[in-house]
Amino acid sequence: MSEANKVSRLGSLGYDRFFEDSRLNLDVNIDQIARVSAEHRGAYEIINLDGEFRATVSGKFMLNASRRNDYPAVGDWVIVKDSLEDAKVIESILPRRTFLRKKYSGKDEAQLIASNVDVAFIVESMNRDYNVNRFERYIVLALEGGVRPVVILNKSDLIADTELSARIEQLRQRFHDVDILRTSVLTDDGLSELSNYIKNGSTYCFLGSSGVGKSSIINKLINKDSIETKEIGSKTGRGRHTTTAREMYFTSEGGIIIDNPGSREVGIIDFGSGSKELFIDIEKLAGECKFKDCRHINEKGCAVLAAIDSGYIDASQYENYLKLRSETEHYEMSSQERRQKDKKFGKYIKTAKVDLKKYRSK
Ligand SMILES: Nc1nc2c(ncn2[C@@H]2O[C@H](COP(=O)(O)OP(=O)(O)OP(=O)(O)O)[C@@H](O)[C@H]2O)c(=O)[nH]1
Ligand SMILES: [Mg+2]
Ligand SMILES: [Zn+2]
Repeated sequence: MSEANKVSRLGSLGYDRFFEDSRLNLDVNIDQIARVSAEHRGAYEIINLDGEFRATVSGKFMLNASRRNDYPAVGDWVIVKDSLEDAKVIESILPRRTFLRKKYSGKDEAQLIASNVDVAFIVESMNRDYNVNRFERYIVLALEGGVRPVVILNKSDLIADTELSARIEQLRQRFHDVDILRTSVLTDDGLSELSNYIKNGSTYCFLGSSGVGKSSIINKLINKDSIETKEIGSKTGRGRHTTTAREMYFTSEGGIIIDNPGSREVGIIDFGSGSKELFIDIEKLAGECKFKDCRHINEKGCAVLAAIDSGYIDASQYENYLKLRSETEHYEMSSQERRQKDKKFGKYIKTAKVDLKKYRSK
């Protein structure tokens, strides 16, 4: 097979011009390129035109890696060399085009959920408490990594149609440019609309709490029951995760899907330029504040606060905006700074809320 032929066939695994340019720059043989398809605590599975292989990172790789982020994640394109018959060694990672990343408070390390993802499906189940702010966190997480977010309201069979419509309407108002889908794996509601999103050679990652139905939906998309799913009812014990590793699946349309164990928390997200798309109303108004460095908390002549007062901006979205912003700023401080400010941090959020109340009751 010619090199050009191989490059084009790797397209079915998500390879594109972006990665090919890196490879050519590094002058690496096309046969050394593979994609990470699964991760099991430091051991990887990788896939290329010859099939699937086990892989570990090389000693040199470990020496050069200083943070967890430097290690391969599912979705990464890597440069490998042969070791044993069916195993390979990962020497380095090609630059990531997009990523899904979260952080935890109290830890310095960010965790890479997956990389080189085109669309993040953010799944919530309709039979449990429903939290718009959680959606907002996941949406920001996706936008920050350059990934397009799409919201899925699953288990539509467990809620009255009128209530579901009201929820969808509420989300549409809050997230103008984010698509919102409804699905049920029981009644097949919305599954064909969902399939329409899946394009040949594009990569999709499912995000959301444990038990919302991520693996069940993927099983429908790949037309198999290859992923284990389980009821998290009283018998099996609450909060037990069914999916334990990140893994990649392929649909008959040629879509590449990454399943992901549900986490209890979204974690702390980056809140930078990507999220400005989501909070576009607030960001636009910020330009009209009296002070250039206005923090929109209690400043005179703040256009954002005025807009909340007049009802143009939703107060709960504003509170979430402040919360996400201060979390990120807190996270970005050095750990020493953080230790000093840790106590003040809790107060900061509280003060912001109190100030808002003060302002609004004026
Ligand atoms: N009624 C109903 N149940 C569903 C639906 N989708 C999934 N379930 C059930 O919800 C339970 C959890 O589904 P999973 O697919 O394992 O959930 P998950 O999000 O992959 O969970 P983790 O792997 O733990 O993160 C299973 O018992 C499914 O049968 C749905 O649309 N309607
Ligand atoms: Mg699962
Ligand atoms: Zn302002």
